[in-house]
Amino acid sequence: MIAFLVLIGSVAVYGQHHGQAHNHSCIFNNHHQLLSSQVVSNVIADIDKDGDGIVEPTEVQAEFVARYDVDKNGSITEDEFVKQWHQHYHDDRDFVGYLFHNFDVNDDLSLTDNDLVAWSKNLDTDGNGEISIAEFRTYMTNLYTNCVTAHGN
Ligand SMILES: [Ca+2]
Ligand SMILES: [Ca+2]
Ligand SMILES: [Ca+2]
Ligand SMILES: [Ca+2]
Repeated sequence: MIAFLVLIGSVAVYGQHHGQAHNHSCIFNNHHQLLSSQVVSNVIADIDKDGDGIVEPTEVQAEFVARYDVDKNGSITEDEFVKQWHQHYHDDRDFVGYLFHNFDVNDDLSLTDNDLVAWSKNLDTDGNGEISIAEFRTYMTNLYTNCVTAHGN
């Protein structure tokens, strides 16, 4: 019950457009002064390990599960995600919190395979069953520069 109330509380705070939800900001800020396009390129290089120009769900899974699920329990919490992403890409933690909520498609405050399935469908904008680097870059660039709200719609 207490956990449930805490969950409702945090969702309510995040939902306030002008509230003091100080741990989420869609304003890009990088502690190493990288441009958003440089960070997006770094993310792509990390995910498309075989360099074939296609972002496969298995590649996303390998990258995210290996690096972000620190306690290896099969889901990635906001704490795990923010800490790892910040260390690796040097984006401001508040901005990473905003990324996390966009990646958390079903809003249960953890990243799992369920999110990955929904997320893959959203990104495949030409519907050919694959996520190209161009599709992935468009999605990430939107997140990084256009301040899109949770889930990009
Ligand atoms: Ca690939
Ligand atoms: Ca975990
Ligand atoms: Ca989720
Ligand atoms: Ca596609």
